[in-house]
Amino acid sequence: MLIQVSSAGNIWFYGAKECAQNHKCNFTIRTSAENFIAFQLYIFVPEGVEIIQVEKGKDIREWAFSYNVLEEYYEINENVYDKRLEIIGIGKEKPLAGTKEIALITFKPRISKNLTFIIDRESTKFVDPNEKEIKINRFYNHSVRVYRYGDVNMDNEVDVKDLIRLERIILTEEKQTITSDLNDDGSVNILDLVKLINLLVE
Ligand SMILES: [Ca+2]
Ligand SMILES: [Ca+2]
Repeated sequence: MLIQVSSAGNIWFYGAKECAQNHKCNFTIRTSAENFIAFQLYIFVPEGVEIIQVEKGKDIREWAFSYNVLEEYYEINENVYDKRLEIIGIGKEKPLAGTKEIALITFKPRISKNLTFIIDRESTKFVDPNEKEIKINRFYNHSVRVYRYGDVNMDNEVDVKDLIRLERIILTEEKQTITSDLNDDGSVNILDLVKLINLLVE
């Protein structure tokens, strides 16, 4: 008898592509694996990233769920990874299929550069109700461009131009940039301006 290997689905990140240094940013992990009832997922976390929180994705609210930040060192494509994020989910009822959101990850970058998160395809496993592994066809990486703290106009320098831009954002209707909220309290106002002035006179 021919044993069919179930093979289907992709796994990818969705969310923040740009982020300000010292801001909380997040993305979700989505999968289109067919007929899965459990998973273990590993993500290589680039150096300079602090994992703040990992929550259940909205499609697995009833599942058992846990995560761990493993301190491990890897060099991948000339980038340094100093952590691996382990996420485990186990379903209680029917298996899932179609595009599902399985985890919400909140992180804070401490350095300004292009950061790439990579799914560890060797350790990541999806399992069907018969305890068979589901083969994932594709794993997509995710890069986030991180801008410097205080770099309001996002030109990679922190200088008087940022002060002028931030004043305009606060005093006129000029559109906020992702780096405008220096103290990361959700609004752009005089407190952010004071932070920027202090940063510039340092
Ligand atoms: Ca700037
Ligand atoms: Ca603020």
